[in-house]
Amino acid sequence: MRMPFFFSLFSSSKNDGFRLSIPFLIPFFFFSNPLLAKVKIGKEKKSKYEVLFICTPPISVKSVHLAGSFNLWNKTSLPMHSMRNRNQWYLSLWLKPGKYSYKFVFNGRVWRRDLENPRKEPDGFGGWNSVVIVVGKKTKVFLKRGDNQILATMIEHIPSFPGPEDRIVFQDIDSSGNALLRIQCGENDISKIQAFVLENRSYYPLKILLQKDGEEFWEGKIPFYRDFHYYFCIQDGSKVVYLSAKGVSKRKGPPFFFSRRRIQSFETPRWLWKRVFYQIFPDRFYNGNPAKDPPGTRPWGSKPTFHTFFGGDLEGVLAKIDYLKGLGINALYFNPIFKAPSCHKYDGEDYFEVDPHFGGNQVFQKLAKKLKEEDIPFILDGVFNHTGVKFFAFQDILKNQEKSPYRDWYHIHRFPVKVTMPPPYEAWWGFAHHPQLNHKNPKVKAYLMKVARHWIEKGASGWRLDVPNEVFHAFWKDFRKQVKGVRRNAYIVGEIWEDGRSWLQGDEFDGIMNYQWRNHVIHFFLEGSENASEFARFLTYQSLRYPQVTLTAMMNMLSNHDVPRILTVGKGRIKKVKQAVVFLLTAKGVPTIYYGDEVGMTGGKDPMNRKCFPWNRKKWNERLFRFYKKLISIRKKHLLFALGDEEYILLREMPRLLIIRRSWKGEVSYILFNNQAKPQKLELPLKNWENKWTIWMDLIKEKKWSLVTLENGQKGLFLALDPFQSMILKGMPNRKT
Ligand SMILES: [Ca+2]
Ligand SMILES: [Ca+2]
Repeated sequence: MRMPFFFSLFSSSKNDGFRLSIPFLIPFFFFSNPLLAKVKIGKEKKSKYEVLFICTPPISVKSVHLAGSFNLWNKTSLPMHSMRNRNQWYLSLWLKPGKYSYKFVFNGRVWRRDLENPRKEPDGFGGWNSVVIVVGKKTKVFLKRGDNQILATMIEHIPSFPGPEDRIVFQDIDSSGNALLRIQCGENDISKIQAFVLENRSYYPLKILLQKDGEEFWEGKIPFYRDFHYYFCIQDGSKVVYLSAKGVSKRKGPPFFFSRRRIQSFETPRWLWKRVFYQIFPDRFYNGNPAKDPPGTRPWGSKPTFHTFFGGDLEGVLAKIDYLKGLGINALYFNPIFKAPSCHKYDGEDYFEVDPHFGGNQVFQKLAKKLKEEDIPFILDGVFNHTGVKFFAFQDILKNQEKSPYRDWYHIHRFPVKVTMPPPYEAWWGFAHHPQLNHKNPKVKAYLMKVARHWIEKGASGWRLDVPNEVFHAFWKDFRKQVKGVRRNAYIVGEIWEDGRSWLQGDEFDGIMNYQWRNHVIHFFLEGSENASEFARFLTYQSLRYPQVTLTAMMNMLSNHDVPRILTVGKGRIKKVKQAVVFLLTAKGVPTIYYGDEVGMTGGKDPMNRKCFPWNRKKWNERLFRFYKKLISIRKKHLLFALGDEEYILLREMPRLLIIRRSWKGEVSYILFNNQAKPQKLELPLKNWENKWTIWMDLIKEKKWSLVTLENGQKGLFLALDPFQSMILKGMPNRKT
């Protein structure tokens, strides 16, 4: 959670240009940077930069001063300001480009380094000073490519996987099996980086993937399929240094080690690669058995409230399997189905019983069997953070109060326990009807693990975990062992709205619900508040932040039960929404379609995003439905979209045109998005070896484009895109005529 203060101060790092390289532009990037912890470089004025220092001292600290090389270590001249109601202190200084060391001084006498800033150096007294390096857009005077100088303190490579949570992943393996090695260094400082592999005595080049906040990230793909030793050779002009296990030096030191086993021990389910998920909110999808409707069920299609029942059930899903198959769906995610009083069932009453209104355990078994026959795996929604008040343990507490043997299953503040607001116990977001379980109680843990195993044994292929950030990590580590113990390739995906790295270290989740991805999809495709370059930066950044195996296991979605539907977000602008749909179904990650989006359902926040599916076909947007169907079929036909490498091609003069080149095992596809209300013509140069395809098919319109010679003599395609048109170009195998 950040305070608005930071947003206003650092929202301005956008309008950097990008540079042309022929034939493609290498994307150059700036980001608001979580990597540099709490020291932030902000605005620039008269070649000075605003630098924000933030300190979170222990509660007992009554004053904090900043002291460093910028004020000759005077411990009283720079008092920091405390933020109201928060134990955080801040101070911003205007500093010239350069390197500064500093410490915080607590209560006028205790010197402490900045624990949230990973960059440090010995202070000469056996401790550490924190270091901040001020570089920015105008500081080419300070860092320059080709000036025969290298700022060694900015160079970083952590030879482990996935490495510290606040950093990028420095060692990894891509989906083609190449080793990935990454380096971080000062922006615009270095002209060439190579990795030297000792085993085959070969050099491999690294290239720049991303620039931001004065830092630069380089990546090398090493097609060497065993463990190996390596060091880096880093060059700027005539200056050459080596980065080895001993750090940066003029001489080669002991090499780093790349262990495949360590990285490959983190596996995510491969079956996800071929799947298009469909999310079903059971009460609203289809009513297959009106005899079991809950009391007070409202007519199908009337306006929902938070508490309305519409009678949808699992028999309804059974009845509509043909519809799902016709659409091309081959995996399902169910919102909670266990017995619970509400229509959404996030207030669990019995985790071993499917809600009788949904058909009970019997219909569940029937559905599981049918889905298995149809090869449609499904995952369930696991609400393990809290229960409902009807859950047996909570009922026992209500009945027996202090004497209840279950009193330690929850966090009770005081007796008598009643379901009132505010509740006398911990509850999810303070809602009395969602009492929070005590996961430290071994009995609670054993119970939940049993639930987790049970439904996997009964046929579920995994779990979507509700608010897992409210439960501690050790619980999820054990959860993974238990679930994967029953089914090795079970899919575990967590509801994480922010950066998910700490759950994606290999021992908790396979992926997360990719909300950040969704936000940027909306910024670029629907709102236009981000241009193609900014969007590409985000995507590149995410691929550096998360282990590669998690990228193919991210739950990508445009809508779900917790956010407004995409057509509503897009204000009904169907052409823009269609672009987002193309992106969803061609991007790495598991495409997940929220029930009804495909026929043009609308709706803002809960409960309007949970309306009844309109089975009256007259209410559908047929063209949108056919569009979804086509894109789903394209997705499933080409593994390239699930696994291929991504390269972003950005044209300076066309900031609303995004071109993504995907490549995998000799296959190539160019995906183009003309995200603007005017048509666009462009020359798309191809890589030399891609000229073997003389005809390129746009898989969406099924229109052919022929290879031509471009103005610069290179081979490529001369393309014309309509306003808001998307294209998926694929080289067609040449046939003899
Ligand atoms: Ca340099
Ligand atoms: Ca029903």
